[in-house]
Amino acid sequence: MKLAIVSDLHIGYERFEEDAYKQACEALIAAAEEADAILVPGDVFDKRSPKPDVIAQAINIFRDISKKKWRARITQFNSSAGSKSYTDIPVIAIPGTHERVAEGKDNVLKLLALAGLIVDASESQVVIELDGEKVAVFGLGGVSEERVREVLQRLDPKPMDGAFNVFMMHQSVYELLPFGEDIIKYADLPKGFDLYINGHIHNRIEAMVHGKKFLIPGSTVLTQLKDGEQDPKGLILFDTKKYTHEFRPINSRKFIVIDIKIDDASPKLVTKHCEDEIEKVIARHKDRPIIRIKLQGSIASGFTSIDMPLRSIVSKYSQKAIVEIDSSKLKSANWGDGIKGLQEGETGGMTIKELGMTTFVSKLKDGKLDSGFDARRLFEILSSDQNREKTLKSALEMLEEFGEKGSG
Ligand SMILES: [Mn+2]
Repeated sequence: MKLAIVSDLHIGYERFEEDAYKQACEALIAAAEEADAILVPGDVFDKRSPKPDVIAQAINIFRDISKKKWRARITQFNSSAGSKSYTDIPVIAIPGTHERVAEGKDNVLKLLALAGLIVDASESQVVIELDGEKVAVFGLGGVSEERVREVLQRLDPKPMDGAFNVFMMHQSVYELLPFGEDIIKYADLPKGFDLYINGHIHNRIEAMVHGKKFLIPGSTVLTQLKDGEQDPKGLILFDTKKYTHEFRPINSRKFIVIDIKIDDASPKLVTKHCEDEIEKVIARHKDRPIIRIKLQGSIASGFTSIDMPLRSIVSKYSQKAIVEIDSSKLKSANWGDGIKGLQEGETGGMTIKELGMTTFVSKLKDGKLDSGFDARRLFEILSSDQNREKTLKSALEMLEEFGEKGSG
């Protein structure tokens, strides 16, 4: 039997809602065309309570693929959660972390199951049959990390004799995300299954667990913008008879991370480096890629990170790319040198107070507060020796006075 594994569709993801919908459509349609059954290990939706038009998007997609002449059919459904299946069409899903609700409540994925568009395999074993071949899928819906061991112990998932057995979950795995004691390890997964599939992690992973394949297709849409998400998006097609799998890419928005190291960075230099790199990317990718630039290095003396024209670079290319610039690793020029300079009187002949005033006045001008506003007087008030309350009172009085003049 050919199984398509499609995960983390995040339908309704606000930042890229159109991408989420288009890419979910493409992945699920390709899955329906190329496989006998579809397995979705969680996060069909991006939110536990999606808006009606987002639920409508999902219904549209799953209704369309349910119309295919499916030859494989669901012939058994054994649930420890007391749930039922409402269709024999082999489109099987589990809820992920994004759909999780309080115990005993119905999650949004359950609505698709109640409508007969998918089968919710949470805590259940679903058997698919085609030409005498049986595939049994055991589903573990996304469980919080603290509870996962206890739930696995209680359910004690067992493979079915005479079937190809798949274990499907939506969890972190310690070997991939070592962020806590609770996170399960490969060794904690139940033994005896022929294939392990997982969602939750948004980049593609292919590993071995208990001597069998462990596959994560990754999400169909970019959400986390981590470096690992630069790989192409798509689905995995798995052949149970040959025990082979292949990755089937979909058209998805490109995501490119660029590291730029600049020493002695001035606003001009930062602009040049960023723009050169952006130009190179948009020459290759015409469909508005996401470009994340990570700046590293030191800022030229006389400037601070606030002086870097990041926003104007982002907006200059907004039609051609979605640019994000991370300047947190761009450090101000050596403070020691600066202080040494001040000690040696390198302030262009100005006193420290005068230097502070000049900076203050020029910043206010940048903030368009120059017309008629006496910035020097405000600086005098703020730097006076009065106590804090008096200083604030005088400053506010001055600003109010200016406000009345301005609005009059
Ligand atoms: Mn996800």
